[in-house]
Amino acid sequence: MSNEEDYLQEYTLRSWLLTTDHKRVGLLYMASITLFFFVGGAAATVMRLELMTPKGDVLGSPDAYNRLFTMHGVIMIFFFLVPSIPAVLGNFLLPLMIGARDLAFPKLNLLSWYVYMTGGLIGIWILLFGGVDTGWTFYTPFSTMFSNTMVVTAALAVFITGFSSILTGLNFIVTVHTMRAPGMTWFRLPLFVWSHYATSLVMVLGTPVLAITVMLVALERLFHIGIFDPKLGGDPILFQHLFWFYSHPAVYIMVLPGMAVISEIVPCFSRRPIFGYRFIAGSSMAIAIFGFLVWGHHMFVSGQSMYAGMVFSIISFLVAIPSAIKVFNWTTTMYKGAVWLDTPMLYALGFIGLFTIGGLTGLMLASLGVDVHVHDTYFVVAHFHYIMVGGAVMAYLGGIHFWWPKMTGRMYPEIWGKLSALIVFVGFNLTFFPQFILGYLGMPRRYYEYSPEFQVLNVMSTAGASILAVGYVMPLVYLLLSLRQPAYAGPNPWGATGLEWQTDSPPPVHNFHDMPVVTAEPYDYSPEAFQEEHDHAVSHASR
Ligand code: HEM
Ligand SMILES: [Cu+2]
Repeated sequence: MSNEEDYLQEYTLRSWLLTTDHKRVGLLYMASITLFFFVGGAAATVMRLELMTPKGDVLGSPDAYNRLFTMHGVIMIFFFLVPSIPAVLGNFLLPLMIGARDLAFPKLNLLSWYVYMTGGLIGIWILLFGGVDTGWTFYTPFSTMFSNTMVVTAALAVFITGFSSILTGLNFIVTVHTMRAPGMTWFRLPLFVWSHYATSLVMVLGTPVLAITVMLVALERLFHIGIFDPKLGGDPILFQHLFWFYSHPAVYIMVLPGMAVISEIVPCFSRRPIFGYRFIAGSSMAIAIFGFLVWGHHMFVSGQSMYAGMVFSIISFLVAIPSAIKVFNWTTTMYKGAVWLDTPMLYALGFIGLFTIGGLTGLMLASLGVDVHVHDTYFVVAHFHYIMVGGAVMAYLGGIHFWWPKMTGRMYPEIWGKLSALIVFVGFNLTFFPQFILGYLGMPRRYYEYSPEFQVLNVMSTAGASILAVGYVMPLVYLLLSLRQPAYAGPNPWGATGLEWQTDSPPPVHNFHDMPVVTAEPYDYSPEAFQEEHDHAVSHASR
């Protein structure tokens, strides 16, 4: 092909740890995030073992269980999900997709990884040396006055990690504004870029609120300054307002990037231009903005006024509209398309189905009266796992498979890919669907013992979790094994549109041999002659 070095050429540890290449930083994130995912997953496994029987007989004490679910939640949210798609796929793809050589601030990008690792390692430290028992939500007054675990250290870890999110968001925003190739107008941007742009806005505007909030918790604990303590004139409910003002939008930091991935996979594997491009782009922005107005739906039972509750309930319903627009447009894209059921598409279909269930049950929770009934039960646990695991993790896996050939130059074995997608889907539903029923029947969350009538559904859930675990380990194995092959994937194994597919796989150090000029609209697919196209694409990839 060419004599220019690809970005993987240099092997030394030093070259990786000091890199400012956005592609390498993406891979650094990928390695660390994978590690955290499996640490958080190990915690989940122990919890599910504990919950297989009504009695607490695995961990021995409720305190140990409290620490476990807290660390599971903290790790999965702050060290896995929030950075997953933006920091791995976003870092890798954003410059390639807009025809840039790198992000606007390459050194800042590397710094954000170090900041992330600092926070993450403090998290691991907490896990090994004592733990936290407040839940990932750190509710006051328990966290400020009663818990005698490592709350201040956890606040520090979250505070630090927040900065990596802010830096990534800033970097993306400036990059999209200033580094687009000639001809790459705003309405020619891939939807992946639109979604990441919207996500970045939430990161930059929301994360500082969280950072300040956890800092206040730490200060209150250490110095009793009276922000949350009523005896000193404070208000414990204030914490919930501050916390959810970030943490509701944060669910969009987790799911908008997932939608970004799906918006690339669906048109490619349907061989059709995406239906309603501008609506999908606009709905990302709408979600980012309206997501800031609904935090009160987490506080229906906190004693907030009935009228406030009603307003938050109604606005929450309105946020469902832009999400529904996306689901509608993806579905319409597939309709009359020529759908290829390759691995990334299987994950995308999984995302659409599971995210829809998560979204609809979210509407149930947004209905004030229903929420009073199922608040803090397993119904909520099922709902958020459908969004975060069924949605965001499926999209992450789909994205990893879709762009793996681009990132590494290697193709993974398609048969194993399909099998693992299937196992993940089945295992996921068996794990989390029974929890909707459990919650509806009244099983509370965050308990390590329960009454015996809940056991059958809990055993189903634990069985599902074991299947799911197998599904998650499989890609780790075959993707890593694929690295032993020579690089043969070719620049564009899926016959996809988009600038990232016009350069080598793996890409050269500076992304493109010649700076690209964009002359066409995005998603220029045609459904004609798809069978031939597919066979050509796939045989090209596994030659
Ligand atoms: C992989 C399989 C998983 C299993 C079997 C699992 C299982 C559990 C269990 C048993 C709980 C405790 C529920 C409670 O008592 O309230 C829980 C809570 C939670 N999970 Fe998972 N989980 C999994 C994956 C994930 C992932 C991937 C994420 C996020 C990316 C996640 C995020 C959370 C959060 C935020 C909580 C709440 C923790 C808290 O209450 O403080 N989980 N999970
Ligand atoms: Cu919310």
